[in-house]
Amino acid sequence: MSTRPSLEACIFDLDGVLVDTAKYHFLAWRRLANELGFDFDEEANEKLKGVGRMESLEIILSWGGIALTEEQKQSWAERKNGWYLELVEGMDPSEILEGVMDFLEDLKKNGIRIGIASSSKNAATILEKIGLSGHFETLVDGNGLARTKPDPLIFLTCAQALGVDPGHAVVFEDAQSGIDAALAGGFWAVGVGKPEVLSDARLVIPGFKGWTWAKMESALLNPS
Ligand code: B16
Ligand code: MG
Repeated sequence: MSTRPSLEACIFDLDGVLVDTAKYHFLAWRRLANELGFDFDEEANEKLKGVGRMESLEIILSWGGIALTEEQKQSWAERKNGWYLELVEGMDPSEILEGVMDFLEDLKKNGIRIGIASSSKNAATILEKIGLSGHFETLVDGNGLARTKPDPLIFLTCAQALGVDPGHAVVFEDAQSGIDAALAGGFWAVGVGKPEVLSDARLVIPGFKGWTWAKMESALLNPS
């Protein structure tokens, strides 16, 4: 009997993995910081990826050394979301990252279950804009979730909805907080981005171009 683990599902982060909304989140948060009188760069922005809206705001305020009341925080978070929604307003299917559609099709052909786990409360809106609503068996987003990444809850909820154990599911993430969450939940973790900013993932890929499920499964199960 083979002891080879079987991989049955793929769970995708949205922002920065299927579509490059990470750049729009950065622009909107940077505008907020600038309006509060300070600035931050893309390197610092890595710490915000995958992190929920209010947690992100807390991190940014700490960088600026700014204390706000709860009411003021809510108001700034709403302003940031308004700017973000303006930035994503014109998005269409052409913004789906290269190789994503072919990879998703290949997963379906191979009977692999697919879900989305995004910290964003705007995930359904983005999926609609890029024409991917209905492509996934389940969507778990930041609405109504008690804890976001790096807590594993979001991935565990998604895996449960798919009916798959974490040890048989692969998580694709562009954020260190997401890799940490996946590993804490017992998932296989694939980083999408640069190896120098993503630690501990089983594999880091620059994007999905050229990847088939057979190639991915082999790279995960037989690392060189
Ligand atoms: P929202 P993901 C995350 O989405 C983003 O990476 C992160 O930058 C953002 O702060 C978070 O969603 C919340 O987004 O303000 O739209 O609810 O990467 O988990 O798909
Ligand atoms: Mg992301």
